[in-house]
Amino acid sequence: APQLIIYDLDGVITDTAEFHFLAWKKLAEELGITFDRQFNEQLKGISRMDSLDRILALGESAASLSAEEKLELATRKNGYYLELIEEINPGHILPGIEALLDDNKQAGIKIALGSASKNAPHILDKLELSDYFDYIVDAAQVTKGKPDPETFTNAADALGIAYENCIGIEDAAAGVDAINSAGMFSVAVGEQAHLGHAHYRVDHTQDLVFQDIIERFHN
Ligand code: B16
Ligand code: MG
Repeated sequence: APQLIIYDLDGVITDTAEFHFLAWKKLAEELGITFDRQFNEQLKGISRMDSLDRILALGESAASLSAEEKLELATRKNGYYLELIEEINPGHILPGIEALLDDNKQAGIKIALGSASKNAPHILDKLELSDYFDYIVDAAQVTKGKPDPETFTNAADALGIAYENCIGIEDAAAGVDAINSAGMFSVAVGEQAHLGHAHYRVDHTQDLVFQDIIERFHN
């Protein structure tokens, strides 16, 4: 049996992608850069500064910006994002996730959060889920974001658990890459077209059933 399950936040526990999109869009408009929802797919699971770089690359001003100017832009986006997520409450937990966390806890298997978001602890508090978690990866401490395995290995290391005894749950292709290269068992939620490289995949969060995941582990 696994000893640790590491959950992604955005797209697995709650859907903050729309709020990230609206906040980036507002910033991009101020810079005269246009981008759409389809481009936003590429930003899922990608860190704040890496997301900014990808957006700036759509415009012409990217090369001329200093590190300070980029930090100011990223901070401005986060301000817009924080305003938008004010309204998040337990009603925003994705279907099936609270039952999954309950079953996970009852089975005595440790629970960690492996999110690229520096706002993750704040969002878990708003969802009233913080008590489930034995460890929350601090995105500020992670030097290489997904698809690098660091986000996931960081959680296992902190709890002293071998990677082969861990499961990671993700909605983003970069996240599944990170779990696989950590040597963990990857569970994905979403489309086969993006997530075919996961060890086990379901279409929707309500299909993330604890017993099914345990049965597939290393099979
Ligand atoms: P923040 P996850 C990721 O969350 C989001 O998918 C991604 O769009 C965002 O840029 C990143 O967190 C950083 O978020 O600006 O709040 O630090 O999927 O890794 O839970
Ligand atoms: Mg995600």
